[in-house]
Amino acid sequence: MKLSIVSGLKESESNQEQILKKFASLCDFLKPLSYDGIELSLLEPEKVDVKKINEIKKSYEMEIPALGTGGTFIRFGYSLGHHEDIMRKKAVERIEKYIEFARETQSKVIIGLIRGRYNFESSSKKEKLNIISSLKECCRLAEKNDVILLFESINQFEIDSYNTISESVGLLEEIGSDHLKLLVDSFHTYLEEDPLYIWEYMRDNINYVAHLHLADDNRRAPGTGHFDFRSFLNIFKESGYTGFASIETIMKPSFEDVAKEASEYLRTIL
Ligand code: LER
Ligand code: MN
Repeated sequence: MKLSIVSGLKESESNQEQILKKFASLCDFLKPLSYDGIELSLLEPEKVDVKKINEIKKSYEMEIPALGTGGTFIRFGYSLGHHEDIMRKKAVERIEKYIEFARETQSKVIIGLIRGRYNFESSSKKEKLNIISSLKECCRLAEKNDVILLFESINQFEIDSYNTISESVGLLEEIGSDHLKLLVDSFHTYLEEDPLYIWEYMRDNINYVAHLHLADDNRRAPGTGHFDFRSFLNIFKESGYTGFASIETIMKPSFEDVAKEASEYLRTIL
């Protein structure tokens, strides 16, 4: 299993030179800590010189396993489940930009917080229907560009639907695209799943899983809380999963500390 960590590039507020410098310094710092990749959480991927990013990535033998898209909802308010057509259209247009970037960097594109949250003008049922129709459009774009989309189950305190892995698997079956896979996040698993059944359920549905997020139950570096990473990661290891596990935590006391601590702890398990 390969290890990565989430970071942004501040592309919305930086010039090209600063963006590339930031990416190179991330590679420079993470490579000696035995990271295999950096998951990029971007807001405007079209502002990043993807050719130059690829050159830096190649020179460090690093990968960009996935692109985070949640900023689209948090900063712009566009979402796949929005009750207004125009806002859903904008969200799909943004996903297209991520897909184009991902096609060049051999990354996958995350469908997480970009699903949005519904307000009083909508309902859970309407939101789900909107998510399904937007997601079908995203899948068409993903298939055209041969990029994998990663659907992430997210806990109920952050998002209103598809909070559990089984709900998400149901959606994947309904959509039926071989370009739509599952992202399992240990933190959301801890909050949402029944520990009596989840390990076996995950083992049975392992073929859907194409990416992992790792955070402990306190959402800090793995090893600092009580989540059973050994059982969790062993399911994937024993099933021959060779994809990425990506550290996605509160970066406290600092990104550097989390990166060091997480890598040290996880290398004893991975
Ligand atoms: C949000 O809680 C999360 O886990 C992110 O990966 C969503 O994109
Ligand atoms: Mn996550």
